[in-house]
Amino acid sequence: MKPTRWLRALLAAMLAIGATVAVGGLAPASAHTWTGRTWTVQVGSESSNHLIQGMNYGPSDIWIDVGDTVHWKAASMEPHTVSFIDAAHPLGDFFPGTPSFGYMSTRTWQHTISKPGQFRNSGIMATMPIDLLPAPNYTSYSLKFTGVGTYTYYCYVHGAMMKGTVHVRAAGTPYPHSQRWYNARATLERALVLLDGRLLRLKERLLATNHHVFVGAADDTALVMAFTRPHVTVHVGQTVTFDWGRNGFPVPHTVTFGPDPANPLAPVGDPQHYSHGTLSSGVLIAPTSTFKVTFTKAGTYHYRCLIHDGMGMVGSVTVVR
Ligand SMILES: [Cu+2]
Repeated sequence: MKPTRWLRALLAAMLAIGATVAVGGLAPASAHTWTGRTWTVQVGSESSNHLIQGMNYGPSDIWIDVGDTVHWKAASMEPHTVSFIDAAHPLGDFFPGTPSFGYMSTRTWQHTISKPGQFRNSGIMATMPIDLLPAPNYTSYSLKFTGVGTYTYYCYVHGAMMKGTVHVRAAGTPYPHSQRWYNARATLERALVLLDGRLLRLKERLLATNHHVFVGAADDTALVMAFTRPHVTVHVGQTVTFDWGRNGFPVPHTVTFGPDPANPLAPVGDPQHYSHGTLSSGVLIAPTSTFKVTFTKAGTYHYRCLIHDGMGMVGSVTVVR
């Protein structure tokens, strides 16, 4: 009799667990038919010192059901957008003053999207406002997906390199992954991007000298917001070449000595004879750009990138006799 009672107790326990699992499994599904679920995706990624910036959505792919909402959260100082583009609003130059900058930096008013190909745009997303961008700055963006389909989106700032996909399936389709799984995935993707950025910087370090400083570095996943080598020593009369050449695509930076120039975009001062005051390259974006500065007086000269100094993009040149 004893084993039977034990068996019965076990059976009861198993049924109780089974019922809990069934209820647990059904509860989110039925709740979801009424209200829809909200999923979170990170926009961008960065190292804790902001020096390495990632061009990725975390995670890049997410599977949801019709009626669900995706909530994008800014996760970096570097600006990004969440942009479901159409033929009238293509990827292009993201630069203040260009015709495309208007639609790229403006948030669309709709809160839902019903099929792939509809234009929706978050506007500029970053954890902090960006002084040089004449547009509002957002820290989050939400869209409810009301139709089945594969929705691809891009970042207007970084173009086709930065892509995400929302896979929307019929209401009630079981979810393949939990939010916790997506968070773990985003953490892994961030780690890979940061590793890539660190390797970029390491390679740059091997090429830099006291007379040749690199202005940032970039490939198709990571941006290095730093001068390499940031602190150099030269003799009076010698020249330091600041080189944008390690950026695989156009990234805007400046090399700026002395007080802030009135117009950060324009070059100021004479780089062939520098000893004091404001000297600035202006915003240079082409990967082939260089800025050569000849120092005529001993001293220590601090410089910065006017766009990315907040991310730690600063350096100095010590000039000795
Ligand atoms: Cu910069």
